[in-house]
Amino acid sequence: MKNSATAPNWLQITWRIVENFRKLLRGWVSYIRHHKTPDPAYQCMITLHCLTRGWSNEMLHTIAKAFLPKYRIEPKGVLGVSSESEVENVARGIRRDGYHQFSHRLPASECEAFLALARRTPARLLDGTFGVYNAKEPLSQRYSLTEVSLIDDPHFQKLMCDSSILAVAQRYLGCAPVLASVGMWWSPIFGQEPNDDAAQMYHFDMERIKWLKFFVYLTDVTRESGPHCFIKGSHRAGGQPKALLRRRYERVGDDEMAEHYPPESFLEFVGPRGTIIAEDTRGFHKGRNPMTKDRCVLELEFCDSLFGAAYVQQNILQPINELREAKAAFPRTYAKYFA
Ligand SMILES: O=C(O)CCC(=O)C(=O)O
Ligand SMILES: [Fe+2]
Repeated sequence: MKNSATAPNWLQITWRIVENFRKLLRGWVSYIRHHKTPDPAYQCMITLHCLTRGWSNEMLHTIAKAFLPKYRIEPKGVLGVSSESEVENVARGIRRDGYHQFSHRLPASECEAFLALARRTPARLLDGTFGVYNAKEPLSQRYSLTEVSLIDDPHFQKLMCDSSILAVAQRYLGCAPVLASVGMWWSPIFGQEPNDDAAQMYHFDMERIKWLKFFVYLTDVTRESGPHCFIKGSHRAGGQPKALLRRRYERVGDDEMAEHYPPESFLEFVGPRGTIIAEDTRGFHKGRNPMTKDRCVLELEFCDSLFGAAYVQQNILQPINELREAKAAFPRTYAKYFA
């Protein structure tokens, strides 16, 4: 009885996997031709992740990687890693645990420069309107600076071509890193409850095939002032329970997450401003809503390919010299930023 009840189910699942792969591969061919992913193909990528518990992305990444270049990158910069073996150690840790918190920090003067930018630039509020962050009277649980308002800033540009960041990204991805997005946002103290739209509940990201995010805290972060949280090891294929993946992109509450992972897997990254974390956000993560102090963070995301979610092509008109040189040496890395 049991067999006959489960057999159609397995058949159905296998059929769905095959169908989704077929549509995705067709979309991939279209992406290669037109540099634009058809949305149904992107949706198939998400569906496949949930059906195969992450194995689909592993497979797609292995195929893609075989055709992608790798650059010679001398690691030197803000992460404080200066040799290939140090870079490999970091990448190995991320492969195993999903993250690395660097002991090197962004200098205070740099944090100040980013904070000044975050304080003066109009940001998008959760209701879609724009406003400048106001510490005294915040109007939203999140103030997200737009990418276009960041990429002409020389400090941002310096990070975008920091060769220690590029080297770690390349080592983790196993191919030339493609800069997929840059961002910066405020999470002010705003009520008691976490906000789903402000990424304050557990979720996984799924915009690309494989990627790595770098978070830099620009304010001091304690347990009460909005730490970024991560479930250790949940980035690995097979590392996320079926019961949660069945819900696709839906956010997951803390209590429910606790039913699936042991307490020691729940990590909260705290540290003074300048703290840098690299993380594979395919694993479950969130930003805890701050209670005692507003948090400001910046982020750079690198991926293997821009196949996936729709993105806006940018065009940096006045790159600093380092970025100009990096673009010449690593053209694939900056494809999204120079039209
Ligand atoms: O604010 C945070 O720490 C979470 C951000 C997040 O979910 C993301 O950048 O993917
Ligand atoms: Fe996220």
